[in-house]
Amino acid sequence: MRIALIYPDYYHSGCIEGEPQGRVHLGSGYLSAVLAEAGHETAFLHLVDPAGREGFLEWLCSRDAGLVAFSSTSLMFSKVRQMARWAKEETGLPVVVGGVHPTLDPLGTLEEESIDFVCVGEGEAALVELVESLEGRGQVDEVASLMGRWRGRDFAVPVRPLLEDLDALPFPDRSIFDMERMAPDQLERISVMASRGCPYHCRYCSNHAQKSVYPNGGHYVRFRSVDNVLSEIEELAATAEGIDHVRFDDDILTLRPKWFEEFVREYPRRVDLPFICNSRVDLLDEEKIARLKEAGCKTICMGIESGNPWLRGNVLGRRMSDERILDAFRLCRKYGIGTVSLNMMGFPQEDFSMVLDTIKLNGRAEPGITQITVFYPFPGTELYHTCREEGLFVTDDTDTLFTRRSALKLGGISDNQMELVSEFFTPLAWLYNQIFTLPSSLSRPLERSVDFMLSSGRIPYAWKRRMAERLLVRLPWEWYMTTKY
Ligand code: B12
Ligand code: SF4
Repeated sequence: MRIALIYPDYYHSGCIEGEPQGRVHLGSGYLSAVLAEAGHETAFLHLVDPAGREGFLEWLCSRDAGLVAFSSTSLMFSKVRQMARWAKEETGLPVVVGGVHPTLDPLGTLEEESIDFVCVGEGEAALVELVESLEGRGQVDEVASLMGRWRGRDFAVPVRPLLEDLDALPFPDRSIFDMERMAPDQLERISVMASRGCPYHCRYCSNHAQKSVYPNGGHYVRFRSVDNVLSEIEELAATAEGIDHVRFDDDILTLRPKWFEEFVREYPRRVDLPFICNSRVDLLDEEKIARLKEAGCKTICMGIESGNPWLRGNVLGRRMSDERILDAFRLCRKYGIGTVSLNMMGFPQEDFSMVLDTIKLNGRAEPGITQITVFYPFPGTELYHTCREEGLFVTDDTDTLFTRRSALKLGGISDNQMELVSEFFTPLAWLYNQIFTLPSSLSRPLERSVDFMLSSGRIPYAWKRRMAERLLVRLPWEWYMTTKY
């Protein structure tokens, strides 16, 4: 059977101007690879722009597919729902949705009547079994990890255990990606995942919720063997052109000491490309950073998330001190590794002084690149339940993340403040950084003046914006953006 696999990969409802922004999605690559192994074909629709009804159906109807399969994160779901309706109305084909969103909210996903099935959790084996059952080689309503409606009856089959040996999977099928629709950085990198899962329990992150759906959730964190990972990279490096680095998409590459030791020893022996990875500040010490550098690491992305220790520990569930954060960034600088800091604002119980703490901690940490997004509570996470219980949602519109408006009723931060900080986060961090280098007799009053200008409700917003536009953007803060990631 041919499976129409659809992946919406754009950031908001409106078109993005300029260069295409597609990115390699390894989840789709893995699904396509196991389908091919089982003798099926995949027609892949990688949507890098919003789809119109006509164009979408033209694509679908010309593919002669027997199953329409969508992949969806929470932010994508409103788009998936719309396309599922179009597909059902026009073709009547069975529709399945998998990915993080249906995993965490299967019943909410199935409220959309044009969706016949959801796959809860990892989908390689479930999708192949679903296809075989639709071909008459099994019972659809007995496929483990599947929920939905079949022949007029609702069904829910318990989630199958996690695959413990990731080496048993084929390498992701990258032939499905059209490189002409990719963001420029994608053409220069090999994206790869050496592991699945993360053992931490940050209350805004989907990991703790994803782990809880499996009967063997104790095995949620799994690593491929170093040899298996490096073989994939070697194979890709030998064939692809124009590649100048490897990007590990793992939540935390540096998690397991024994695996890490073998990796940093073997990587430079077998791969002649620098790499970028994600880590946590409390999993990096000087020795590890030195070993990463020797192995070819050029950039590490780390979450600061909030610069307020109370909020970070109690609301976000990230118990790490400011000192630990500063140390990790300092050590990366010492060893010449670029850094990216990931931040959010707009959490329940956060007020504007805490947002200022985040800007200031970034100023002290001096990351090569800073990123900030407005917090959106994803279904299934602890913070989502807190927000629901406390009646904080003012909209279910997920695009708020990209419009820089919060989906929550926040007492302590106004929409204007959120917009200003989203737009000027990096120059503001730079400004505080410069202030902190001055003697304390000067830096204290200057810091308080900037705090006041940003926080005060007495200064009109239009005036603050003008100041930021005229002054901040003229300051030489671009040195900040020195990292490539
Ligand atoms: C790479 C990545 C990105 C890349 C995007 C690359 C791309 N083209 O998608 C970038 C950096 C751009 C990105 C951005 C963002 N990301 Co991101 N990202 C990831 C990451 C690290 C890897 C995705 C991946 O390939 N996973 C590996 C595969 C194997 O897993 P999978 O995709 O879940 O697929 C498996 C199953 O879900 C299932 N499945 C999936 N699809 C289907 C379809 C069918 C039919 C079936 C049967 C099964 C099935 O089977 C697959 C194989 O087992 C994940 C975290 C993670 N570890 O997964 C976060 C993750 C997806 N991102 C997340 C977030 C929050 C974001 C941002 C909002 C961050 C921000 N604040 O800006 C943005 C917005 C993205 C968006 N448009 O929605 C969250 C999503 C949470 C949620 N509930 O939706 C995740 C889960 C991180 C987390 N732990 O919370 N991201
Ligand atoms: S450390 Fe990162 S990936 Fe792990 S639970 Fe926390 S936010 Fe999620």
